[in-house]
Amino acid sequence: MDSNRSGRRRFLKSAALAGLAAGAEQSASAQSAVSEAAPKETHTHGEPSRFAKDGVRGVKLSLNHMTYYTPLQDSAGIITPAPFHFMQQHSSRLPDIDPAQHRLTVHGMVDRPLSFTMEELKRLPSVSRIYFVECHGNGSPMRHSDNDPKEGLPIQYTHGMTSCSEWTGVPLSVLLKEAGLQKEASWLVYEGADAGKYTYTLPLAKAMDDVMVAYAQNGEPVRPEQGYPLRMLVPGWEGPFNVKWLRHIKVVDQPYMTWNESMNHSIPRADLGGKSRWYHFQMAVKSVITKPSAGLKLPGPGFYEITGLAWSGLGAVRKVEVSTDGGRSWKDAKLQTPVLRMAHTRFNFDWNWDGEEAVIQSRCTDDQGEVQPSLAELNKNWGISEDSHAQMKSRAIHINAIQPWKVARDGSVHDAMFS
Ligand SMILES: Nc1nc2c(c(=O)[nH]1)N[C@H]1C(S)=C(S)[C@@H](COP(=O)(O)O)O[C@H]1N2
Ligand SMILES: [Mo]
Repeated sequence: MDSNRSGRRRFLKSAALAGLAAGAEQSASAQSAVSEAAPKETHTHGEPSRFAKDGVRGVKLSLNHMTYYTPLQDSAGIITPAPFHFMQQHSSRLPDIDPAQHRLTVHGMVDRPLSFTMEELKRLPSVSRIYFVECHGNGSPMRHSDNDPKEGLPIQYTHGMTSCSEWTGVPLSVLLKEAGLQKEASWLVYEGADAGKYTYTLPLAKAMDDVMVAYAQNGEPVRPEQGYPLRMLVPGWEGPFNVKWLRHIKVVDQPYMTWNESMNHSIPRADLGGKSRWYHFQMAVKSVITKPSAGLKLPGPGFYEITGLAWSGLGAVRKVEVSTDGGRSWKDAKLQTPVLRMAHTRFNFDWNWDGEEAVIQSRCTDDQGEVQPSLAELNKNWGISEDSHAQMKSRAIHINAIQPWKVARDGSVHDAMFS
């Protein structure tokens, strides 16, 4: 134990000091630049420091397919601040809902159809839980060629369609019990208040388990982009189940194959002879090194903490391993607490970069024993041709493959998933 500790101290001294000392000089000159800059006269309470350039806030979104990706390269810990939560919307305008006018109705195969105002919902027993939301298209091969350099670094496009928040709301089971479920009830079909009436279907068993209707996100009202004033939160399952601007829940006895389920979110699969699978539920075990990641540049050899996120829609993260030699050897990363079911988990790994080309990657195992596959393993499991991925045009969904980042000798970091 003792010898380990002093060994580690030596390692930090010998390996890191050269690089870190150079860094100290740089920050000393940066500090004098700061004191010369004109001080700001006003500051809006809650606004980040004018020196905090992390992420990209206030991105202008096109009104006909609104998307925004979480700047994972700057993420710290496991909570995504609301302005950095990714955003997926299929209809053409961000709803502008007055909560005083908003109603949630629960009807269909129930004994007592109900209609709640937001005030009424907030009087009911509530829970606060930390869960990730991930679009099932996150990480699709298409995303690896979609980078828009104006808006951020590649990892935003490859992996930034997942975010993690503390959600507060009412368990859906409370509402359904209040309405009284009829015997034949087995599914829900539920609708948002956006122009396209975005609608999805959910098996009743999940609805009665851990689903909630959420009105708060990280201690404040859910943001408009995330469904203000109310959204469905379906832990661990594909993003599309989490219907935003939620206003109707109908209890039914069969899946409805809604437009988004059958037309928009069903991807033809080679292993099914070109047919699509319609209902896939949980997001599988996944992890990614967020830093260093593509688009960043290491200033020189020396000590770096490798850091990243891991998660599983099936349960909790049990282990994350990191390889810095292209997958030849793996070592356990440190998991940062808390490690929560169906939430992002932060992992860290000490690395001394020797200045040679290196490929770094992470591999997650969850508490169900599921292990994150390599791209080759995933292709094999799903019967996807290497070629279609190599062309990076594939819209394949549920891509949870291990993500390799290549560090070149000049310190620049590159996406090595398809090369
Ligand atoms: N009403 C409504 N809910 C919706 C959508 C939508 O277009 N309209 N998009 C879905 C999709 S595809 C995803 S991935 C998640 C994303 O949630 P977020 O935008 O809060 O990150 O919302 C889902 N809920
Ligand atoms: Mo999505």
